[in-house]
Amino acid sequence: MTIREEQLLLADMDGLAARVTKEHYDIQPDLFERYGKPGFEKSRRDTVYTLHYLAESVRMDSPSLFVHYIGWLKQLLSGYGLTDADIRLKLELVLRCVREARRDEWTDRTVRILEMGILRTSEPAETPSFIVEKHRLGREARTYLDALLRSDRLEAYALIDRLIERGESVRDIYQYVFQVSQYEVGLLWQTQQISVADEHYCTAITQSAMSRLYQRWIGEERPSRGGVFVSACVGGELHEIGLRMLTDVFEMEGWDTHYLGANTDEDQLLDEVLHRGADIVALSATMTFHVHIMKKLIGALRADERSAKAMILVGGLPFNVDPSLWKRIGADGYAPDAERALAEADRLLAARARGAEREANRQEAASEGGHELGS
Ligand code: B12
Repeated sequence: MTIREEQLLLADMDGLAARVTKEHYDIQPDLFERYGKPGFEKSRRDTVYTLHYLAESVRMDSPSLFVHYIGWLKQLLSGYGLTDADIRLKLELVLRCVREARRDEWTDRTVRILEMGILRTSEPAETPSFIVEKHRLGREARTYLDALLRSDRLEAYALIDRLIERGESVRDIYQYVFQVSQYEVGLLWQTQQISVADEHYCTAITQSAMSRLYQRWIGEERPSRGGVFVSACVGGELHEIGLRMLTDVFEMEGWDTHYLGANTDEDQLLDEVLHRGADIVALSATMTFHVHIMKKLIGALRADERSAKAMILVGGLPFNVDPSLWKRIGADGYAPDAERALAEADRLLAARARGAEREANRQEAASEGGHELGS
């Protein structure tokens, strides 16, 4: 982060959150009666969380990240009996604090993004179900998720086995059954229809269902595509199933893949990129407040001339929310899912090859010119 960014009022998130929460409870003392001291503490922590989203949105100059978060928050908090007016009041208090602070380019941007977030509080927030029966494998995704929600993992495995026996590809099962049902599990958790424990159970079974499928495809003869693919979730990021699916799909397509998983630190990644001679480095972030870590990581990869030639592909929820975000963090490309990432990786390698050819021609022309001058 630059010094100017550090100067941002949001640098003292804890202090700001405590002040805003106190002012909120002073205005609405009934909140204390309704939720007591633990409620106050939870509200303060939620405010810190909101400020993290706001800060990332400001750093990345991406209002849609914050606006999307407010839509998500509305849906989450309505399950706890909090209203749009409660969220709006909290944001207005933050806005007031930001306005009181010294004005500069960052405060102007913060104000603009906060105002957009406040507008979002009065729009509808319902996310439709991710499982649509008329979509490809939609009915099967519903049956699979129902089995998970009944804690019937044997039935869930049996359903996947039946899909394989009838000729469905592992890749389609990943995308249309596992990915979709994981998104639905998230929505059910967010709207308090299932507990955290239920979400963990469903996720664990899906991970084991993916592992059960390895024996069906791993080690199969497939044409070597010659590309080396290193993939990692950036520091702090625990959502690794999407990255694992992506890596598996590249492996199925004949890439030489190296999956580093969740929460990878910068040095480990750099070592692996150099050691493997990566053509593509795939970085994943799901939590918006990890995007600046990814930006820093990309800077470090570019700064080291030994890794500078690797093409950097990024993805995950914030990139799906703001489809031009990848450009602002210095990546070479982005894709919203594993299938489309394959085409994007091909495009990047072709562009790199063309660049190398142009450079070789330029050097050749320069050396020929040099001979003429010298002769
Ligand atoms: C499982 C899960 C978890 C698990 C993850 C376990 C694991 N081993 O991965 C655990 C319990 C750890 C977890 C924790 C949290 N989670 Co969570 N989690 C989920 C859930 C339900 C499913 C994630 C998943 O498996 N998705 C399926 C995969 C296949 O999809 P995907 O990640 O999008 O990946 C695809 C594409 O995005 C793309 N892609 C992904 N990466 C890359 C990279 C490249 C290079 C490319 C090209 C493409 C690409 O390709 C992938 C395959 O097609 C999601 C719901 C959701 N909508 O995703 C919530 C969700 C992401 N979690 C959420 C939250 C809030 C949290 C916590 C903050 C909860 C808490 N209070 O602690 C923490 C944060 C942890 C952290 N620091 O990272 C929220 C985020 C909301 C928001 N606005 O940001 C979500 C959306 C749930 C919700 N609906 O509210 N979570």
